[in-house]
Amino acid sequence: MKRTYIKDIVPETEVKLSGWIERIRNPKNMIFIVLKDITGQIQITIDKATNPEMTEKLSNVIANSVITVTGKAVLSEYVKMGGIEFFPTTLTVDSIADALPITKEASLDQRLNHRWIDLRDGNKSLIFRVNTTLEKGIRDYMISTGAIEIHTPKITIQSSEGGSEVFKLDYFGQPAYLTQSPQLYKQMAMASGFDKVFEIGDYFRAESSFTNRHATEFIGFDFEISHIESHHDVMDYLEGALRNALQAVKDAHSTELKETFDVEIDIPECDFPRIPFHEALDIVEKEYGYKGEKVDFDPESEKLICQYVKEKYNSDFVYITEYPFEARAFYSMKCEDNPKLCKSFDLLWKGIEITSGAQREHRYEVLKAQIAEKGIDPAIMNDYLEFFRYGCPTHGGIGLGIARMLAKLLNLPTIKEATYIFRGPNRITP
Ligand code: AMO
Repeated sequence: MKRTYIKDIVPETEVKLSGWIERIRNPKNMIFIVLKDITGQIQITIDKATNPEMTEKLSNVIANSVITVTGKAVLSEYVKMGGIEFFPTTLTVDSIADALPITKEASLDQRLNHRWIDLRDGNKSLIFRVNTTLEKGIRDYMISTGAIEIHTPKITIQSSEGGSEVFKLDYFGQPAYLTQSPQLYKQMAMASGFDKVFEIGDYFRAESSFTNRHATEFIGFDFEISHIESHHDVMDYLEGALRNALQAVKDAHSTELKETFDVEIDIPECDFPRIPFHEALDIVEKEYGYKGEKVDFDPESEKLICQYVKEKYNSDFVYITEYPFEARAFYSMKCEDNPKLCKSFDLLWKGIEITSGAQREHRYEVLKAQIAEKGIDPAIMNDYLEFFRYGCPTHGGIGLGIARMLAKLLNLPTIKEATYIFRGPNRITP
């Protein structure tokens, strides 16, 4: 017999159920079990006198064990749980659990040590069902606009974002790195004439950051599009994808998100405001008396500018545009009217950066000069530079940290909760 989900049970119909024992009570004459699967819970009742074999099988079974039962559910006015009660005719113990090593009161670190048990808890699977819908909403939008999904290699010989934040590895005696982002290879797709590409995949960053927003391995959503006039075309495209993704989450999960996390999904009504970096710095200083860094945005400035935009435009999103070239990667295209600035942007949402993007420099000679200007050894970038020698359209794109977005979406305090298995400087297990 095929297994039936608890939510699909029809009373008085013979079914087979498999799931976890949420609770078990074993008084004198009866055994009461609350059985749980991914769809719900049901009470199982066993009369010991008429079921000695089942009683024996359950004698040393505790909560969290896994069982399979066949039988019928009947309507019962005494049972609160869905008003039905299940009377099994057969019972198999699939797995006997030991007592759990963590309780509901365990610290985040203890929970992460036993992540598989932590994830069993009540609503945790909802986080990842929402993630599935969020990524589907993004993917559907990309595909509906003709983008091609690519999978770039994660082993590389050059670093895409510069700096020392790369994991080095020994590739058959040759030094290699884990990719910091798909940046260089998604740009290659533009040189291949793919026009629009996207990827949802791994980023690796050897960043020794202990914050609620940094991981050493995380999933990013990236796209790259060709024949653009400026970084504004990139921002427009991202906006479309995010609206679609938020709408998909709203359509699929509003009720359970309200019940479980007290979260309502807002689909932005206005266009995402776009504020040039220097203007944003001035606003933060003038409105809140806060003097941020002069070349990049620090977390406090991000929080304050989001507060300002929420009050002034009632928007949770804001693009900060035209950052100093000094603060951005070598591949960003400089502004024609001020080469100290570049056609780059960040998207902030509810106080934190969730996306970086830019129009890229696609002109071989200019790009080569920018690589030198950043002090990067041009020899290492030779393979990458070749992409731009044989014809390459104007292009730009973005990278978005999925866990950052999910954590904000669900009001989770840290991306550790929004990541299936978190990797940080002092966490490489389980
Ligand atoms: P950037 O380095 O800003 O840009 O990364 C893109 C986005 O990835 C997320 N992110 C992180 N999430 C968790 N832990 C981290 N350590 C971490 N670092 C970054 C953020 C960030 O906005 N190639 C460019 C993107 C592009 O221009 O296309 C890039 O990697 O949400």
